[in-house]
Amino acid sequence: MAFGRSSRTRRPVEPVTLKILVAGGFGVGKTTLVGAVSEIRPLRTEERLSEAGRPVDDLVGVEGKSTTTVAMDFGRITLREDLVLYLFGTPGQDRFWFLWDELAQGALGAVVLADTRRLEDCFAAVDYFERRGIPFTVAVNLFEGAERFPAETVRTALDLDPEVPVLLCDARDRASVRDVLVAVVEDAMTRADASREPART
Ligand SMILES: Nc1nc2c(ncn2[C@@H]2O[C@H](COP(=O)(O)OP(=O)(O)O)[C@@H](O)[C@H]2O)c(=O)[nH]1
Ligand SMILES: [Mg+2]
Repeated sequence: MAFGRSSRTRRPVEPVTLKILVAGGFGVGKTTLVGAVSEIRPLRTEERLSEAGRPVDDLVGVEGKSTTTVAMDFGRITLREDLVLYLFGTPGQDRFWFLWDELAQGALGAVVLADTRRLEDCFAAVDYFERRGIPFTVAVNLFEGAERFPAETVRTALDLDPEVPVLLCDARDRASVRDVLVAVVEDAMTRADASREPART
């Protein structure tokens, strides 16, 4: 009766692929984050900041940044053998907002990267995901020299709902970014489960 079972159970698993957006203001570390974890060479379209772009791209607090992503960052990370994430970095500049609705199609959840020196830069992303009901996790990218605030202080400043996860991270660090992505997936799954729960009377 039990014969022949092992060949069935050993079949390689077809991984589930999930789409995660990476949003946040200009220069907050989106390209860095995708590059830190991606198993494929990140596809990105960087362009030197042109003179024409200068009045639009506010460079205060963005150290040594001479390129800007004009299209998007794209990367892939295998969280488990049966779970693969595709990462899409949203363009940070307002003039590329028309791409957001396309990118948001089919996304499980999002990371909103924040820099405590320019917290207001992520308001637009927070508003966007709140309005669309896309689960998001706020990840504070810890830059040297930036004052460190507890996650709860950031939550209050951004006026986030209590269920929105807020984490501190280093966008350059693979393990740190992985932790953030695991949080995004767990949060999105928890919410999906909760919404499937039958209504009680
Ligand atoms: N010190 C420090 N620098 C970072 C960190 N994350 C990104 N950077 C730098 O900040 C600049 C902007 O990052 P980038 O990923 O291009 O930002 P993006 O516009 O959101 O894609 C780059 O020069 C990065 O090397 C970080 O966690 N710490
Ligand atoms: Mg970028």
